[in-house]
Amino acid sequence: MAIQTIKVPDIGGAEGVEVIEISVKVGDVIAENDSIVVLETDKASMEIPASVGGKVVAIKVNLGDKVSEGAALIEVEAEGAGVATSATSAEPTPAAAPAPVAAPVAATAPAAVANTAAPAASAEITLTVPDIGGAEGVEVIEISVKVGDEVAQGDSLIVLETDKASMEIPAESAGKILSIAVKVGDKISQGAAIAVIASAGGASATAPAPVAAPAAAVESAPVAAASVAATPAPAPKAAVAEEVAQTGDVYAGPAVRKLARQLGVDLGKISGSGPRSRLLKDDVRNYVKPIVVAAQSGAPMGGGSGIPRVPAVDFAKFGEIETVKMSKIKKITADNMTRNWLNVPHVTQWDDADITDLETFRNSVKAEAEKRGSKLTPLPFILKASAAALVAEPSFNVSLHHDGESIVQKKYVHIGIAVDTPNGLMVPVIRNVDKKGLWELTDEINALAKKAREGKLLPSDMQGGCFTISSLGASGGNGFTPIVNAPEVAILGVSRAQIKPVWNGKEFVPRNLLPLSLSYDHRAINGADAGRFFTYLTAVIADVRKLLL
Ligand code: CAO
Repeated sequence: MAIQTIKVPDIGGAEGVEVIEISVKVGDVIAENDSIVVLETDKASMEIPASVGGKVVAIKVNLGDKVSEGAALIEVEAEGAGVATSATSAEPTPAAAPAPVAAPVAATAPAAVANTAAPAASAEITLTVPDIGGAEGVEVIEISVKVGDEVAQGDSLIVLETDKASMEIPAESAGKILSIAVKVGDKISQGAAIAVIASAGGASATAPAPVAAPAAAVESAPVAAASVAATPAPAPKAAVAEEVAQTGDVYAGPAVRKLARQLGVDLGKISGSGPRSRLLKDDVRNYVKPIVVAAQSGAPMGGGSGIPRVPAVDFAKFGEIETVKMSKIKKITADNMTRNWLNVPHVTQWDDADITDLETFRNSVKAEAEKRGSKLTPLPFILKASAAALVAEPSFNVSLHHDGESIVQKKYVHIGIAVDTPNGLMVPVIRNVDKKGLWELTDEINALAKKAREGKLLPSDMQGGCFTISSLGASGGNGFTPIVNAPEVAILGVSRAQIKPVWNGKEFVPRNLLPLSLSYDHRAINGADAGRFFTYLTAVIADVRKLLL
C-alpha cells in the first residue's frame, strides 16, 4: 500500500511557524481535507488540511516544532491504495501539497473601492462586503457592532464563516454606525451592504493597500469596502481560510465555532485550554458532556429550566441611571452563582468560634510576622483549622460525580480563598493546606490575593479546590449565607470577630467570638456530618494547639 507524506503547503513564505495543535494520531482514519495540524504565527492560525484521506501511520512533528513549507507533517496509508508500491519505501511519495486556504482571493489588491474623491466630513458611507475570494452566500455568524457605536478604522464589523474559514470584516473608515443591513444567519456575498456609517471625517483618496497574507494563494484579505470613500485598507484580521478568529473575547477556529453552533454552545462561557487560551473542540465537548450526562441520568445539575425570568424594567422612567458593562469575571461569577444556587440544595449552619486564645497567640507573634514581612491575620489559622477538619471529617472533602451515581472522595486538601478584586470575585486555590505551616500559608494567601487583584491569576491557580473560605471579617457583619462553590460541597463564611460576654457557669466573661457560617450541599453531606465538622472546626480554632495532635 502506498504511504504518502503530507507536507506543509505554501504558507505564504512564512518560515519557522509553530505547531500548536496536532489534530490526529497514529491509527486515525482521516478524510481528505480533515484538519491534521494547526500552525500559528503572530498573526494567524492555520489548520492544515489533509490532501489525501487514509490511515495515519506516522506523525512527523511535535507540538512546539517550528516548520516551514515542505516540512513533513504526517504519513498516511492512502485510501484505496491497493498494491504496494515503491512509495512504501524509505522515500515516501509526497502527497500533493494541500491548500490551507479554502477561499482564495485574487492575488491583487482587495475589493475595489473605486471612488477617488475625498468625501465631505460626516459623509454617510455604506460599508460593503469586500472581495472574499469569490465565495458566495457566506454566513454572517456574528455582528460585532450596534447602531450608535463609534467604530475606529479596522474595528471588526461582522464575522463571516464558510465551511473552512472565519473572517472578521473590519471597518474601512471610522465613524458612527447609523444602520446595520445584515443579521446573524444572513448569507451574503461580495458587494452586499453591511452597515451605513456617518464618517467622522474625510477619507483619503488612496486605493486600499494590498493586504499581506501568510498564504501565497491569498494575497489579499477581506477588507470592508466603502461604497463612497476609499481609505487605506485596515490590516486584515482573517487572512487564511483556516484562520482562527478572535472575536470579542472568543478565540476559536471555524471548526470549533461550527461545533459550538451545532451544539448550541455559547463559546464565551468556556475557557480555552489551547495555546494562548485558544478554544479547542475538546473544550466544547468537555463543557457539553456533563450537561448531557446529567440530563440523561436525571441528575439535578440541569440549570433552572422553567424558572421565569425577572422582567426587564426601564429604570430610566424612575430617575437618572447609568448602564455599565459587567466585566467578564463578573459575568462568569453571576453565571456560576446562579448555577450553584439553583443546583445545590443548600443548608447553612452558624456558630461562633472563640478566638480569644488564638488572638493572644497571633498578637504574640505579630512582631515576628512583621520582621519577616508577613501580615498575619486570623485567616491562615482558619485555613489551617479547616484543612484539619476536612481530614478529620472526610465527608466534606468530596464532590458529586457527574454520572449522578458516585461520590469522588479526595485524598488531597486544596482550599480556595475568595478574594475581592476590582474586576470581581476570584477564588485562588492554596494546595496541600494540611501539609503547610502558618508562615507558608500567610505568604501564599498574600501572594495569591496580590496576583488576583493585579488580574494575573492563571486558570490553574483557581482549579482543584476541595473547599472554599469566604472571609468578610475585615468588612463587618454578623453572618451571611455563602453559596457553595460547586463541584465543592461546602464553604465557610467568616464574619467580623467581636468581644462579647460569655457565661462560664459562674459569671459573664469577655471573649473574642468569631461568627462562622457553614453552607453545604445537602446531597453530599447530612446534618450529622456537618455537626461533627463544625464542632471539630470551632474547637481547633478555639485552641490551635489541637492542630499539633
Ligand atoms: N474579624 C476581625 N478582624 C478581621 C477578621 C475577622 N474575621 N478578618 C480579618 N480581620 C482584620 C485583619 O486582622 C486585618 O487587620 P489589621 O490590618 O489590623 O491586621 C484587617 O481585618 C484586614 O484584613 P485583610 O482583609 O487584609 O486580610 P485577610 O487575611 O483577613 O483576608 C482576603 C484576605 C484576600 C481574603 C481579603 O482581603 C478579601 O479579599 N476578602 C473578601 C472576600 C470576599 O469578597 N468574600 C465574599 C465572597 S461572596 O460575595
